[in-house]
Amino acid sequence: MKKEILLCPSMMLADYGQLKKEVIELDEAGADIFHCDIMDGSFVPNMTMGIMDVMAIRKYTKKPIDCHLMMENPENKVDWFIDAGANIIYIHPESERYVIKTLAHIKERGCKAGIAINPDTSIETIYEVLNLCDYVKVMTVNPGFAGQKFIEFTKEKIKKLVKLKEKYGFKIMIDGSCSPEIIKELSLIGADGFILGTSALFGKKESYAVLIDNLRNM
Ligand code: S6P
Ligand code: MG
Repeated sequence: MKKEILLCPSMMLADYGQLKKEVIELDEAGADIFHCDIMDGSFVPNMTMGIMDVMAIRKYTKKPIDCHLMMENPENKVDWFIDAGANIIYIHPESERYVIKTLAHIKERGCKAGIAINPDTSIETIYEVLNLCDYVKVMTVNPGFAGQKFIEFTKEKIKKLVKLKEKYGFKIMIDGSCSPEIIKELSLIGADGFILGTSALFGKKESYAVLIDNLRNM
């Protein structure tokens, strides 16, 4: 493959009994961005990581941390995660009334701004905010859980975004069921980064270093 891709471990799948070891191992294995899934039990039917987890990860890596906010009205809460050490904040347009205002605030705070879109959210609904986005993250599963099946029709949306990314200057990230095969296929189409969960990184026999190396050399 030999294309530069961003590989981002989904930290909700790490072993929290030894989080320090996990972070250091992933860092040394070459992870690019530490992906933190923040859920409120309302926007999505689950709760996973929180502010304390982001702070703990921040202690053991200097690499970027992203917070994927799967919550209602993130507007007033983005500062909590920026203060905890996040470098990139993703919000969902489906959960935020004033999307532009919140994205602008994230950037004013010196962070990169990302928009994450559910499988059933069209690109047309986010055209107006693309100027403000450093990252556009396509959910290829319904958000809330790891280990789900890849939703095939999201590939059409990814292809449409590839045509827009140069003009607007954003990177395309893929979140949900990113297996080695999917990573290879979508990176060839033009996706820039992938969230690594159970499909490619966690719960495998090989070490993180071997798995990440393999993904870079497919
Ligand atoms: C899902 C969440 C994701 C998952 C990740 C899991 O709501 O946003 O970041 O943690 O996609 O990956 P996998 O390979 O288990 O589907
Ligand atoms: Mg996520």
